[in-house]
Amino acid sequence: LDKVEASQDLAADMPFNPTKPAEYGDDSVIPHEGAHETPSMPVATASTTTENIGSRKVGDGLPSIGHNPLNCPLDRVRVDDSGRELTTNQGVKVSNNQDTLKIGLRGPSALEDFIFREKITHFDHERIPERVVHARGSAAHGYFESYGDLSPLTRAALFSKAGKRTPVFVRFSTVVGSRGSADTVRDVRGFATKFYTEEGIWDLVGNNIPVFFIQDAMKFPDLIHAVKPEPHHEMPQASSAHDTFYDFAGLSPEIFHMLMWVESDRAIPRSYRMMQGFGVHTFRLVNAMGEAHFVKFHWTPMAGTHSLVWDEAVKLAGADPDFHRRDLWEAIEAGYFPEYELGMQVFTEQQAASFGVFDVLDPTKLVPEDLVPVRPVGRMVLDRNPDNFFAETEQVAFCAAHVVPGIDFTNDPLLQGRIHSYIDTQLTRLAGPNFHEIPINSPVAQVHNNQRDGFHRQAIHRGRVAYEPNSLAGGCPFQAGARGFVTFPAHEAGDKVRGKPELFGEHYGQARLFWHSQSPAEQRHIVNAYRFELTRVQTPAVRERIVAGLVNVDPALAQAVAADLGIPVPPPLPRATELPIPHYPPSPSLSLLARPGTLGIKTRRIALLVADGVDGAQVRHLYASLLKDGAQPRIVGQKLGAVQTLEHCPLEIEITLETGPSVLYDAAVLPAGSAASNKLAQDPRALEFIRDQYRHGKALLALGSGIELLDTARIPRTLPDGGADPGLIVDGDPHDALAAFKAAVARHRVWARETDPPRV
Ligand code: HDD
Repeated sequence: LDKVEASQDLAADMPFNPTKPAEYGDDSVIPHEGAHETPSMPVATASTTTENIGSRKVGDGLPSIGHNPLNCPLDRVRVDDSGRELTTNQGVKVSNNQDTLKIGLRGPSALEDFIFREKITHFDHERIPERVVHARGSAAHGYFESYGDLSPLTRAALFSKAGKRTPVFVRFSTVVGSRGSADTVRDVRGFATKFYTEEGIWDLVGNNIPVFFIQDAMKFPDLIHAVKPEPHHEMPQASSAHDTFYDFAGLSPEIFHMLMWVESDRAIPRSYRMMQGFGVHTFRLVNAMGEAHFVKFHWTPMAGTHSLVWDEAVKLAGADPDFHRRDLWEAIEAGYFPEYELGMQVFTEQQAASFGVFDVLDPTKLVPEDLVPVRPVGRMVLDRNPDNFFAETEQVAFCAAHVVPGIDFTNDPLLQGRIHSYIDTQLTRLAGPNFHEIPINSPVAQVHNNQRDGFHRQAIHRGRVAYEPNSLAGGCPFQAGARGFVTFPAHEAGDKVRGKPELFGEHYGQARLFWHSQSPAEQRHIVNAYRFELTRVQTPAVRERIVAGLVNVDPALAQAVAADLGIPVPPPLPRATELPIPHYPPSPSLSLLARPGTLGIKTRRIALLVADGVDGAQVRHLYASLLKDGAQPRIVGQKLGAVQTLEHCPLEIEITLETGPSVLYDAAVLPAGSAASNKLAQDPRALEFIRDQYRHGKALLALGSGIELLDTARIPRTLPDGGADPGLIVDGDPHDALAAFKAAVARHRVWARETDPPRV
């Protein structure tokens, strides 16, 4: 007690606590050696991972790989703290960032402590509302490059000549989940692109599915209220598999086409780099002569269209909820820049009228590619990760109303409503009308108008004139006339009515087209997805109504889903029109298998399972070869540290079976070394790893004693139909085996392995 009192007396007289010099002494104001590393400029390699590097832009603020000079306007607001002293927001240097100001070391804090109050006040207010939909997302910078001169079709500046580059910022998202929800849930993915053109910002705010749930914006709040977590208990998170969504769906049969896409593998993409994007609505292209064409926009990924399988997606949500975010980030950091081709389906108003069986203003319908082929017009490369998630990815504000001269709207009633909704939502989310001045949202084109004031105004307008017309400022800023945005003068006439055209009432023809255009594996997955979703639905009548709708899509589909739900097939849902269900020839382009892509094994994650006694030389050879071809090999073991190899040269484990489970990898290798194989054969996690690889249709390469491990895991050597399994490589010759393995990884999955229930 004496000692305590003595130290308290001492403390009362001294500015610092003498028993903790490291925390309070001079040391605390000088960065500790080693704790303050100068961030390096990492060299991009295929094995670059988020865990072991910072963004290459941290440090000197200069992006190296993929540097895009057109994005330089953001440089003016980039902040780099390296080698700087801590300050308040007013730029006053802060001497001590650890202690509040107190009246005596054990006394109360002083109200005067402006440094503490500024810090805590800012903290208290650092959250903003998440987006009402599409809250969860990830974004990247890049550029769009036009293939040619599209001036006969559109006067939009970004398409004016071949090779012209326009900076872009793209945000991918899920729709339903909250900001912190998992990436791999079953959902539509947002694909929103902000083009910073010299004539202003064009936002192409699309999805990875070319149609939508509803036809009229009036129904949007109802759709979203139905699909979001139920309001009484806020469950389920990021999932459509609940009663309210399917209740709404069964009573809104316009949804059935979209529902087919959402139950398909499109809703569980392997990567944002491996999914298509669509503008969904029919837009207008307008040339300098004022002539217009209808257009549908398509993004096609160079990496091909690939999906997860459902069991994998579910497990991934636990193993790595950031799976898609990490995949996008790492691919860009490693220099494998995601690339998409922009395509246009261009057609005239007369052509549109001739389609007859569907209305191009109906966003639940697509224009089949055999009617109007997709014409490639340019490519987009995403070559730079954002510097700051909040400042860029969170604060970016896309808006369907942001169009530029040469691109115009149509009367699609969903699009018309969107023109209003996006600006409106930013007023709350970004707190006021000046969100266009947030750096990520500001155009590279100059802004001149008489809009003034509002919260957080950045621009400092000079002069006394803020109105138009004026003479006191020489009439400036003056109207641009034909140089500006001129709305296409579409002729409109009609009674003021609430309703929709008769053709909008035909809901099933294209749902059937989609179903008949899918491969057998994709069709199985659709049935299984309906089974999963509707099994989660608790109300039998809600389930039945969906199956009744499916009868109109295809009786065989309805039969399969009904059988899985243990119910008889109900009578078909009454139709909204007497128009016959039109027949469309199957369209191969609607299958994910239509686009294998050109990436091969690049960016594919491949696990090499090792334990003590593994053939280390073989592992090193495989690792180097996979890395050379752009894959991301990982040495996966039972615990961190080194394993002993056959040749007594230790091999470092990169990740463990526990932290890097099977679903994180596109393929796996079981190298030779009987002691290692025996050890792994005793470990249920290793066997589960191998079984999951097999169950999810992934390529497996087993060499030497690794082949026995396959047997221990009870992996069938042949396909269910007795044929050879092209993804199971157990060849004797390691060289040939590796080549066959790489080819199998590039083919993505072996769907023919699938049975229901799974064999393994
Ligand atoms: Fe929407 C966000 C795509 C219909 C209202 N929407 C949002 C985003 C995407 C889409 C990709 C996220 C943008 C980002 O990353 O920040 N939305 C679509 C597509 C639709 C669609 C492809 C149909 C074809 N949306 C739609 C309708 C309305 C909205 C009919 C309302 C009438 N959407 C919004 C919104 C959001 C939004 C409430 C939420 C956050 C935001 O805008 O910035 O305004």
